[in-house]
Amino acid sequence: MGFPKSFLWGGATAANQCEGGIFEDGRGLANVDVCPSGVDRSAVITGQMEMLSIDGEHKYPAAEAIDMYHHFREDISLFGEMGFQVYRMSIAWTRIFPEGDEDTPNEAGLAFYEEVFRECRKHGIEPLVTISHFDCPVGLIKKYGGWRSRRMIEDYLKLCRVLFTRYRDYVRYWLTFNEINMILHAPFMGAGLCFAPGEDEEQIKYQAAHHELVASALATKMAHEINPENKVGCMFAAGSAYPYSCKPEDVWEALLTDQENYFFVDVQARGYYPSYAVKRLKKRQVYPAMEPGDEDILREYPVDFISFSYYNSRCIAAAGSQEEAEGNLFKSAKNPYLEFSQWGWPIDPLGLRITLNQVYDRYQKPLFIVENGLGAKDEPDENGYVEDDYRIRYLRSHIRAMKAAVEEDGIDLMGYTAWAPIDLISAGTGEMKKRYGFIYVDKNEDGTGSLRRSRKKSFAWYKQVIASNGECLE
Ligand code: BGP
Repeated sequence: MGFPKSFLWGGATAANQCEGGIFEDGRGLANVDVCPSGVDRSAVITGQMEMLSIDGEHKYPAAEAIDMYHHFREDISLFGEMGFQVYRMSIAWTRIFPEGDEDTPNEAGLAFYEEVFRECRKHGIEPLVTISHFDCPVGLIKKYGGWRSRRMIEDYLKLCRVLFTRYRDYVRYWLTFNEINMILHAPFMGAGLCFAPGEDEEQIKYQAAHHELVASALATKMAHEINPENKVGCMFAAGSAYPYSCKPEDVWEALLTDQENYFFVDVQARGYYPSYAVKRLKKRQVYPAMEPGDEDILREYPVDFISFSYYNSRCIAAAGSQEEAEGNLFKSAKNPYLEFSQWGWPIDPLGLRITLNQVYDRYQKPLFIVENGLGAKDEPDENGYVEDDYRIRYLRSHIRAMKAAVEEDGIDLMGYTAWAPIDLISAGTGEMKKRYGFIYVDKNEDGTGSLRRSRKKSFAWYKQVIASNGECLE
């Protein structure tokens, strides 16, 4: 009983939220670099306000982030100390192709990630690499409008070929796109989309999504060709939609919300557009233009496994009159049975078990939880130690739910990477004070701080969770 011996424990980060060093060693500018913190962030990440360069008025948290670009040895060694077996991280596309479409890659960028992977190896950590975690070169946005253009498939595959070839000896596990369904909610951050007034945003989003889906299938094909041992996964922002009540209209709306998110995985895992999507997208006149052969590509190269982030469940009411709750970039009705985080996100461990069951029932492929955690304000003592019992409580309850899903429901689960093992920049708000880590980073909201790393209480706790393969959760 318990977790299988092969279960992989670890943590997850994204390049733009931790690396910094955005102008170093030939790196080019990416969409995520030009997402400011503060009041304009929401308009920029949703593509309503065009921002394609760094101006003097805004603050851009990705510019330095937690400077992992210069601290990665120390950070990975701390992950090793916690006993990580896997580290999920992402590649900054513009370190490899600064504009996105050069003929040859930037050797300094390639060498950087090679060092990162070597460091992982040194500590017995298996890298799990997200090829694009909210990452799109500004060069390609200026030239082609990001993923609205089919041309992106070619540039993305060029990146993939370089990564699969260069890191053949270092990386086995790949994810094609982080939270692919986020394209519907944060289309600039998700896919480099900016909208002109009067444009049909739905149409552009589904066209861009189609390009990503084809790119994902072709990347899966390529990964297997370059190394048959490669395992490729899709990744989506999960969290089951609960009907606000048993009123059939609420149940129906909740089902529609789930379908909107499952649409992407339906294509990536089953290999074709589900009938509900074909009908509804055509009716709304947003069905994407396809090229001959696209359907074959989708059918022939489905993913090997399905990964997802889980922070909270959602609660859906037909009338839309209920009080709203925040959540991982989605808003939904406020669930009266749940507690909420300091950022207003529902806390629902059983929801993780429900989500695991629903996803597994639907696809019958191995699953991987690649993000789960609690964003909270921490108060360190003078040594940088934080008594983060609230974080331990959150993680413990979610790991228990995951354990029940494995032990009692028979879910085939490959592993769990907590978001995030080290404090970093929030994707949704750009804040530093929304902390997820087991490792505290001395950096303040105004950008000051020594960047010193220190262990929180949760550090020792998670170490013991891993050492006992999830048996010792107290
Ligand atoms: C997901 C992203 C992550 C991460 C996480 C937490 O959407 O994949 O990049 O940031 O959510 O969200 P936030 O940073 O907004 O608290």
